[in-house]
Amino acid sequence: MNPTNNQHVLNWLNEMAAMTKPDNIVWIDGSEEQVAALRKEALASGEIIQLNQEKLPGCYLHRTTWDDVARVEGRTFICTKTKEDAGNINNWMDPAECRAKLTKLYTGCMKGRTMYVIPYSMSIVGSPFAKYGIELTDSIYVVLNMEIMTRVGFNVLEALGDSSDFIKGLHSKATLDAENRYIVHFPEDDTIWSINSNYGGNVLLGKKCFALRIASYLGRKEGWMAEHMLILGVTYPDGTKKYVTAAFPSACGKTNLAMLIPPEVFQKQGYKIETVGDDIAWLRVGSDGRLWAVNPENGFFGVAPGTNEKSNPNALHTCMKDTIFTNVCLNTDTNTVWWEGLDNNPPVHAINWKGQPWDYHTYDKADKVNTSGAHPNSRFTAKATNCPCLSPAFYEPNGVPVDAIIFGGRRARTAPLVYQSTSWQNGTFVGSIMASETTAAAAGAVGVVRRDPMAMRPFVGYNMGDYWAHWLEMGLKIPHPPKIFNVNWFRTDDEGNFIWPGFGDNLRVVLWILARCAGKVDADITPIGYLPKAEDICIDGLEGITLDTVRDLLSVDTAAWLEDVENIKEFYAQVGDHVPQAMYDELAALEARLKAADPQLRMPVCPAP
Ligand code: OXD
Ligand code: MN
Repeated sequence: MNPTNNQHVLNWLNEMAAMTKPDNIVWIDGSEEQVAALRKEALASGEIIQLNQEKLPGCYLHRTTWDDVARVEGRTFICTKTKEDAGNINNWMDPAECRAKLTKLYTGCMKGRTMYVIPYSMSIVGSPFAKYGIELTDSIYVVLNMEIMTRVGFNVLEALGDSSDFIKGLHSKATLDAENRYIVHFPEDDTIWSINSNYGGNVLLGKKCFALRIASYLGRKEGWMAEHMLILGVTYPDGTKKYVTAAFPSACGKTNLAMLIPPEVFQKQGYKIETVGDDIAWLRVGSDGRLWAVNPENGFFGVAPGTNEKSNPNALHTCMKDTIFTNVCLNTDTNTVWWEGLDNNPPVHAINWKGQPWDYHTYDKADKVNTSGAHPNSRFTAKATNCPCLSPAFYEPNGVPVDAIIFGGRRARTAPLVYQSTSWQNGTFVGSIMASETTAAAAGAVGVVRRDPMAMRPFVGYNMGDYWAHWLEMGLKIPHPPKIFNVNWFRTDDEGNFIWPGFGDNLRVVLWILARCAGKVDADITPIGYLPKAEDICIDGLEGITLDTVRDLLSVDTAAWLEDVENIKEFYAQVGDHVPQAMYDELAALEARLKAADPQLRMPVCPAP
């Protein structure tokens, strides 16, 4: 019997079942008994492997096929009626054409299989932020992951009632054919179709597909924002709590910042860090005129390699129970997991992410994918509730008020350790020019710059220029907007070594940011925005970093910035004619200020905020 009478749900389900032709249809009720039964089935079929239940209680390992290990941006489409609405940065397909093409692939693809119907909520069910979705899938792995990453259960159907306001997600592993892999979004029709993949980012439809691509589209329509941001809480020694959100491109340490451990000097004073979210923030204007944020997810889908006791002990402890590991290395002596960067003791007897016997001596840094024990993009899917530093505010239906928005990227030279924008509009510009660069092997050499505005390049569900316009419009709707900053933990010296220690010490920068928000600290005005006075970044207890090092980290090389301006012009041209005029005005003003500045010095030429 169906657990709902909602005709919108049932009609759609019938239509999808008629196309995919599953043998059975099973509703997922969110109960532990049902999850346990599905786990048993997945164990029996080899879809998951049970790990050492004493050392890793409730933990399992899954391996995807070797060519299905990451999000596939090239095969991800935004299917709006017009190409212009999807913009130049997204792949676009005509919706009717796309449906016809994929219908052929979906037809009969679930024959001999079960279709699972997963009702889920992004954010707390019934809360002002909540949005509901139903994912249909033929993968138990997806069901088990969705159970961790979202709020699954029949209470979602109750909250939905008779409404048609839910996101319709269809996923099938089909044949896992990479040539026919598609992740497509129909934002005008609240629909997501994913086929021929079983890798998390492509198939856990609540995450990138719904909570970012579809939600960003809905946010524009409804006056809120869906952003690729962590949410971090700082508790001061006097008990005051402040919250910041931060957007960084992949591989810039978002989960690490979200879960940072304060340096000892700060711990002793009583500072505490709490995690509200590590990947996605939904933001709305509160009745107090401030911007409020929730993490719509219920778990973490974190990158395993590089996670260790130093880089992120909280993440490590989070995934020591109730976790699904994907594509990590299996230690066959202990039946536990291992990955590059966990410790210096690779297992002597091991099975690599491809499921083959692995000898760690064969590891070659130049060919990580083929020689590593764990795939470089191997993951843990872990419950937020198991995170030792999870904020009580994670459970707040109204979210947390945001004091600061932080953008950042990986820049060897150009961006200083931190700077503050001069207004919401200028901050939107700072977000629009966000970039990361790869460093070439040669010492100090600077690699390729990839523009990743607001870290949303792969995740905006409509035209990037319109997305910036939405940011500008939101600025007009927030009476007390957060201040906007940019950070760069990745400056290098002439030998290519990182200068700033990063990790827990990033709190020193966050505290300057919050001091700025509270109006407690002065700053220097420069062509790019407000920079800290070096002595205002606390370096107590920090070995190897002097006031001069901080000065160096804060220096602005105007020639390098002028080069960047040219690169930004090219990028804006690529985004096309939806780029708001205000962004061009900001760019022209930046260029003029840089040209007027003494190349060596910071010049007080920024407009007053
Ligand atoms: C992620 C990503 O998996 O940003 O979070 O790629
Ligand atoms: Mn992400």
